[in-house]
Amino acid sequence: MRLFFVFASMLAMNLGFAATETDDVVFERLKSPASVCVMGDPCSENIGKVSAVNAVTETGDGTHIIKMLNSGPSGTMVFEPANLKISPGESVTFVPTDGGHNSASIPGLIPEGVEPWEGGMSKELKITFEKEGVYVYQCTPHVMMAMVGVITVGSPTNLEQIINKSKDLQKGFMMNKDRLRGYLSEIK
Ligand SMILES: [Cu+2]
Repeated sequence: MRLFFVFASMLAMNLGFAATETDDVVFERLKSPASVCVMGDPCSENIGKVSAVNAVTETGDGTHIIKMLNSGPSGTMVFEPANLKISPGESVTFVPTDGGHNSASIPGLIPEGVEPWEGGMSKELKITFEKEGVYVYQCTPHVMMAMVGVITVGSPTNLEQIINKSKDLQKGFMMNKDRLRGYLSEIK
């Protein structure tokens, strides 16, 4: 166990986490069990590596790619891009560039009457969006770290409801507390 923590902090440094002590502690506590490996175990070899196996390129047929990342330009535990605008009828493929993440719609934070989705851990998932509006989704194991994303399909017809209904969710964030508020404030 001790070895793991030493290794995890080395990993954290390698990934360049903005290391306030509190965030570090929270990060260790919230880390997905799926990514817990002890040094010496075979799985530890995969920690921190970006998998090329699941890389998907833009297909040019109205499919958008959102990467699920441990660390990206906009922070740790992020969807990239996290704020995506598409047209009705277009698709999004969530790609597990880093393992241990998923994409799941959040109840009450998608347009009314739309089928919810929940992707498997470290699994690629393609969703086609027909109904206009704002959709907020999460990575289930990292939602407390504000690993959430927003897709706007056509006009953001339900933006005001989403802003109001997402307040409780945002109160639960222990890191990146302003992230979702920032995403929503960028939507036009
Ligand atoms: Cu995640």
